[in-house]
Amino acid sequence: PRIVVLAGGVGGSRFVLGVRAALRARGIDDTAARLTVVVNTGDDLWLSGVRLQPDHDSLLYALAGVGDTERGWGRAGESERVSAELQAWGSGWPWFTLGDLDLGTHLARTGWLREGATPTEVAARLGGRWSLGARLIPMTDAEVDTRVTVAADAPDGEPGSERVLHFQEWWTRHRAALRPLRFDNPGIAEAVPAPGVIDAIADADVVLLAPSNPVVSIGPILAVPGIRDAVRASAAPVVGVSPIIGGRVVRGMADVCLAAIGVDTDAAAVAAHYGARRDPSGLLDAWLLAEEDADAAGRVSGAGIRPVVVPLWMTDAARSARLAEDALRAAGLT
Ligand code: GDP
Ligand code: FO1
Ligand code: CA
Repeated sequence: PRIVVLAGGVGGSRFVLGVRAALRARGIDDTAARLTVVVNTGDDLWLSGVRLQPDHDSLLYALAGVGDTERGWGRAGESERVSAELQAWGSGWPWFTLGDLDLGTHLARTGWLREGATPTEVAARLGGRWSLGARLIPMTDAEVDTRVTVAADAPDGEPGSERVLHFQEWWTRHRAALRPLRFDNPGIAEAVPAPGVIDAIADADVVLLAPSNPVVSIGPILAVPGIRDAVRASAAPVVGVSPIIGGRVVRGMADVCLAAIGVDTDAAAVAAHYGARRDPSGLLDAWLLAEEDADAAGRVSGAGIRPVVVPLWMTDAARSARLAEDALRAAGLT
């Protein structure tokens, strides 16, 4: 089967590793020809003159087996000598660390971009270093970095005024503690999907929504004009995996993001946010939700989405693979 996964970083990489393992367990060796990941680029940024693509790099490093599996981003065995120099120079952000090995990736990427390569071409070159067993495509080649608008009633702000931060400043520096009023991706209305994205979705036998942050990981992907419609138009079943377990977001601060768009931190509410395929702009045929949230299954089916209750914890490779296998089965791929 041909599989497309829409994914962000930490939850995305654990899930994509599971899909690759599930395909291998089915005796499929050429997983790279079967598995396409459409990657969120909303987290991307320029810092100290280099282009960072955090969600892409989390996926790249995880698939290559060189990632820091505990943090979910950056390289294993990382050192930070260059970062200390950058801080001494006052370059970049003191609260945002670029590891030495990771910087190699950013320098290679930035060099190729400056030579005229597109982000899609750069992703293919970076991925070519290892046998990833998957193809990573950015959602778009346009720069549409996520901005977070927060209320600026801090001491220096006018009451009622607003402040706009890059997503990484809000997420990493403030740990999502400043209440977000809204998220934007400037320029996204004029952006087009990266080459290959629409074709991959159209040719897929299943489209999977990874258990990624629905607002700042899956949200930007679906906001690229054409992607949501392509998913809806695909002949393939669309299966989503809940990022909520037992009414909580795990590993992250997605609850703050959900609150900002008026969605409860609840497995059925997130399914309803993606919507049922039978509805005008909905996406989902089926929704995998946790055993801990089995009581939400009735509300999922009430929304017109088929609930599938399975274990959702991706605490090791075997559990991730089993979850991915459950998602393939929910899509009717036996
Ligand atoms: P980020 O880009 O690094 O924030 O990562 P993603 O957006 O891809 O995924 C973050 C989301 O993954 C979090 O909001 C979690 O709710 C979800 N998540 C993390 N670990 C697990 C897990 O073991 N199972 C499930 N179902 N979701 C998880
Ligand atoms: N997250 C942090 O909490 N602190 C950091 O210093 C940091 C550096 C960093 C560098 C490169 C990269 O690709 C990711 C990095 N992250 C860091 C993770 C990142 O900020 C976010 O967790 C993701 O963008 C959310 O998906
Ligand atoms: Ca992300």
